[in-house]
Amino acid sequence: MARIEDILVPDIGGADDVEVIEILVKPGDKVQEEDPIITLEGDKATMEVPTTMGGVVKEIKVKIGDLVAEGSVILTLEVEGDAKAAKKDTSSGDSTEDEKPKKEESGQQSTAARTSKSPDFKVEEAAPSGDVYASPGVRRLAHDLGVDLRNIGGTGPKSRIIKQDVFAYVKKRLTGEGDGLQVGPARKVDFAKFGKVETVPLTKINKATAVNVHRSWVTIPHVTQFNDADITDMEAFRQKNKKKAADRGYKLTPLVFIMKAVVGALKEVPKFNASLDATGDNLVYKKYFHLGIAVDTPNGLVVPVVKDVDKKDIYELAKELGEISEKARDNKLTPADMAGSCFTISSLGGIGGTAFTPIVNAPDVGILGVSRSKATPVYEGDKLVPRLMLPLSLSYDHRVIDGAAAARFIVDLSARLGDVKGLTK
Ligand code: CAO
Repeated sequence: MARIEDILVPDIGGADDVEVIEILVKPGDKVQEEDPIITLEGDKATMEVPTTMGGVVKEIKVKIGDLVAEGSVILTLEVEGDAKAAKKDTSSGDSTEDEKPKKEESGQQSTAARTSKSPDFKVEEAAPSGDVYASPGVRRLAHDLGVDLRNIGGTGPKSRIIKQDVFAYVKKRLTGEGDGLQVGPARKVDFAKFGKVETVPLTKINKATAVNVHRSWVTIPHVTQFNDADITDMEAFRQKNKKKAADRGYKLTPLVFIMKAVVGALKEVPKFNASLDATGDNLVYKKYFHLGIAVDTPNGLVVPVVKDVDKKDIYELAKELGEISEKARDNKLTPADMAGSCFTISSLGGIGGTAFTPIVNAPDVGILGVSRSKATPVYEGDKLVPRLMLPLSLSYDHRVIDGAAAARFIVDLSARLGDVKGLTK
């Protein structure tokens, strides 16, 4: 036979006027003994109050914001078994060790005995981690779901984070809603309605590039730093030595000098030669210098990697660059040819344009865009002299690189490009 029992606020250390900040059950809920039913907040702590017996919640007698003390009725519970039996069960007063197992087996104890017992509270300091206000139950839920409560705004009393806030946050993250990353589906347009069209499928390389650049674009906070490097002396050297390279069957272009200069700048500002690890908590500094080189091919953009650039001279690099770009254009690159870059160079100098903002080739943290050099009048003292200036665009991952480090890098790089002796020794 069922009976109705009051579940009372137990001994809470003599405190009265303790605020109910959360109600964890509703009428009709089935609860087990020790399940938390409300959360109270005192001056220094929040505590979950568990029910002292199992049953079905009939009526909640408190509401959020109520002030309660020991003995206040929290709720009524429909409990299996009659009161007489329950009373009889505990009428012998203090139970002996021998009796205990029997009580536990029967699952029934007297209301008086059970509701006045002070249960094991789950108590937590009011705001143990910074400004996050949440009950132990909410903290447990957040922990189980892997949610950082610092990212959630609380909608409970005094901006407390309640369970609904955690669920709403998880839902938002799962649907992408509200994080600014969600875009509506592309509009379907019948282009043929407006004129003649031809539909050509994207190549595998096009599709892979689309995935990679999109991921980098939305996950990396990009900044691009510009500068012009004076390459007048470098170009003079190149013109003088280009035949030497041509006789050996390859082309000496500005790119190999730029590669050497980039290695120097990477050594000067090592953060550019690093990557975030998968956790995002550590920066992995690389002690090798492998450069990704963006190559334009008929099938799309690929980025083969020239390894150990620091150990090769400009002629070796020119030869390797020629071979690897030919391999790229013949669609013969292997995954190993494209693995292991530390930093990437995208050179559009052979085509033209004044500047552009390249997208970081993750997990690199920096990429150098190179545009076409231009003879430019530059003041030397109070005299204007023609100098050959090379426009550089350095995009970087602002999570890793500060603006000052980027400025140092591009200034150092430009200085190295101006010192052809340093690049060719
Ligand atoms: N300024 C002026 N002239 C330049 C120059 C620059 N910055 N860079 C190259 N040139 C010249 C070269 O010297 C060469 O002229 P000469 O034969 O008279 O010496 C000519 O332009 C053609 O060079 P190139 O493009 O064949 O050779 P490269 O070494 O400069 O570049 C490669 C090789 C593979 C990087 C290039 O062919 C390529 O594919 N570039 C496109 C990269 C790309 O698509 N980037 C965009 C990716 S999205 O960020």
